[in-house]
Amino acid sequence: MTDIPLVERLIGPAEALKALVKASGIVLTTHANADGDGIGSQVALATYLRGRYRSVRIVNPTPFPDAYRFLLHESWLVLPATDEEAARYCASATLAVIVDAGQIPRIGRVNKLVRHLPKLVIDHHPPGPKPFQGLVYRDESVPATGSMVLKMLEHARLRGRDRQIWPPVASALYVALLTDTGGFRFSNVDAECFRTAARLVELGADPEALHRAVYGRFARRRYELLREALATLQVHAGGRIAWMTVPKDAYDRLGATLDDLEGFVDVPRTVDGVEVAMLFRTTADGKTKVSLRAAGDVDVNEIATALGGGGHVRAAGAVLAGDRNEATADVVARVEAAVAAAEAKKAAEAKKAADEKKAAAAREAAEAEKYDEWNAPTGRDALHDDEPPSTPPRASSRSNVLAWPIRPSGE
Ligand SMILES: [Mn+2]
Repeated sequence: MTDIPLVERLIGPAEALKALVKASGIVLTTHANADGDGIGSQVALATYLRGRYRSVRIVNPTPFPDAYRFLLHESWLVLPATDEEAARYCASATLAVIVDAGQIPRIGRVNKLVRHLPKLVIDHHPPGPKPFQGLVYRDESVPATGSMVLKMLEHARLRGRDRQIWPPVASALYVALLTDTGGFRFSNVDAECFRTAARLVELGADPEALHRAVYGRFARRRYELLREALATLQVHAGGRIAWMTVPKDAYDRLGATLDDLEGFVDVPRTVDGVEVAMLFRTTADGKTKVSLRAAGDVDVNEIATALGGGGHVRAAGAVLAGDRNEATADVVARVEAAVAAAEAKKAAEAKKAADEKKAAAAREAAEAEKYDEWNAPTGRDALHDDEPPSTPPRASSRSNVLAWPIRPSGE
């Protein structure tokens, strides 16, 4: 794999697929606390590569989420990063493929396992300060990395004997798209997203079954935890900011997992009028994790990046050290400032637009006045040039009527 550069080289789906099939041992990884997009994308790639008789394993920085195990038909494809076997496999592999992440810190402990390997990054996040070097297939316009994986595999022209490969691949990619769009609800959903979904359905994904598998099998403890989290709901800044906290004692007492928090941030996010929503929780190592969601004009990626995290314009997150209450107050203050700044920007834009409109109206009035001396009865349409006509336009009979109304006699 000497053709994989040590600097970032941007490539498209066809070249990404080529790099993949040329490798003889492939390590697939994604960001810590993998979501449906990371898992769906890597399961799809693993299934495809397995079908092509390639050696492939999934090695993630955090355990493979139970919620997405239904996508995985061969569980031996996953090696826990803490296992000796993962280290052995990575040592003899020839390519590391990072999906749904573009920043080195995002893959945590897997870094030291794949440091020596050439990299292929498949990601839809904006480039950040600590990017991987190597081949980078990046497309920020798509809602999910899964959309990009489909574009790659469409170049493989799977057909005929690949009939067994497609349904599990399509299902995994459908889950990637489903989860990264919040069930086809977020602002990243566009016509192209539905075309991708339609294609995946044609290839064997079952929307009803996959939706039920992802959103219809919550543990009872999730609702018990939600009940306690709901008690912490706060709405501030004139209703433009809302947040909720996952109580650590309840989380521990109920034996909750991160999967149980799926959709919690939707509670503050869906309060009428809220522009920025936050969900706070305590991490395993006692830090504070904040998830940020924007519904208005605020760029939450900017806020998260300033806090050492990152994400997208409308969905981002960060982990904060220090006291929980101080961390919460700090984030809330930053969000309040950002909401106020967005508000001020909007007001300034509105004022500018109003001023421009006023100036245009004044110009128009001045123009009209200028032509008034010609007593142009057909109006400004006849006088669209700056240069006044050499003779006044002839009055139409209609304007004569208006100029000399015929009054009823005797008045
Ligand atoms: Mn994603």
